[in-house]
Amino acid sequence: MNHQEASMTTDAQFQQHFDDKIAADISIEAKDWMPDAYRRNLIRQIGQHAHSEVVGMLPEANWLTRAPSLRRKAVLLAKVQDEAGHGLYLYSAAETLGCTRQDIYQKMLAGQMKYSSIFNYPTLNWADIGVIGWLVDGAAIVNQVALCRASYGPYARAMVKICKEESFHQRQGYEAVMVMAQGSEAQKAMLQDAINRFWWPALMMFGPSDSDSPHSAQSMAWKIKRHSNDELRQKFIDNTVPQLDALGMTAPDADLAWDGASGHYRFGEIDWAELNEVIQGRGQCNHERLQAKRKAWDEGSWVRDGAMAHASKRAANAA
Ligand code: FAQ
Repeated sequence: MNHQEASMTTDAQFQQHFDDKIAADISIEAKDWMPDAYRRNLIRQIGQHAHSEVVGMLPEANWLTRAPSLRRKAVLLAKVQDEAGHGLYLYSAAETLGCTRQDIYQKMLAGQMKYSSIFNYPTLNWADIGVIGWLVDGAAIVNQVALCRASYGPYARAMVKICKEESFHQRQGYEAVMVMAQGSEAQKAMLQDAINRFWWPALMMFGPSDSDSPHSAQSMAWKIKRHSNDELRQKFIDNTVPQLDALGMTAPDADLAWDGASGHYRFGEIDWAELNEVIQGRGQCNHERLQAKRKAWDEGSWVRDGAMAHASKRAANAA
């Protein structure tokens, strides 16, 4: 057997071992052999997910100084801090795949890596904050509970911790909208307006429809994704419409109706052109969000420099 044949046999054996683990639902760990495409796909998805968490802090932080009570402010502050923590767990999970946090973060700042479309919509009133907790975190949980069983161990384990916190986020959001739904006519109108603006963008969080999703088939074969974009979107709608009814609110979708035959809610056509525009960087707040993150990066340089100087000094002392 020549050298080339030997290395091909080895690669085939590695691949077989990987395939067997995926088939048997055994986690792939950082030091395990994995196909390059699996590694690249994970860095892409986990990186995008991490960026979403940290960009997602911005629309909510916009209301920290204007929360209607000390209790609401404390809850919102805790939530925004949790999102920073989620970003850290996810950047750490991505780093186990061999990328650096700095590299993928810079790619996000340069517009070369994506973050969730939902964070490119403005938060115009206090009801938006309740609706983000209820709908946006609600959608995130539906997606992320499935990711707790992702085949890559460090990602799956990060998701378990994140889901526990997202669950608190969703509940605080629903509690906030419940209070508004039982409030004055002005509060009810404000809530309905927030639902009208966030309903469709929340459905878009699940990504393009299955027929237009280039990564889904392979990601599902690798068991990174356990359900398709459309399956998760439907699950979210089925979970959420009864909550909407309980609030006495409506969705801005004339086609939304229970379908007894399928056991699911039917819903109207999503504006895929809008999702594409937002994903391509032309949403309402894309520019503002990236500018805010670039500014924070520049203004934080003295902290990074100080931390690096401290680390170098400790290393020199230890040598
Ligand atoms: N926005 O082939 P697919 C949160 C991109 S929750 C932007 O279907 P895939 C909690 C996609 O990346 C939000 N881009 O891709 C929170 C790909 O682009 P690429 C974050 C989108 O990966 C709450 C292309 O389109 N959650 O942060 C979107 O199989 C409140 C083709 O799409 C996650 O990231 C979109 N909506 O499925 C935080 C969950 N949809 O890379 C703060 C983990 C698609 O080829 C406050 N991610 N794209 O250039 C996932 O589950 C998946 O990545 C999907 C997309 C489902 C998002």
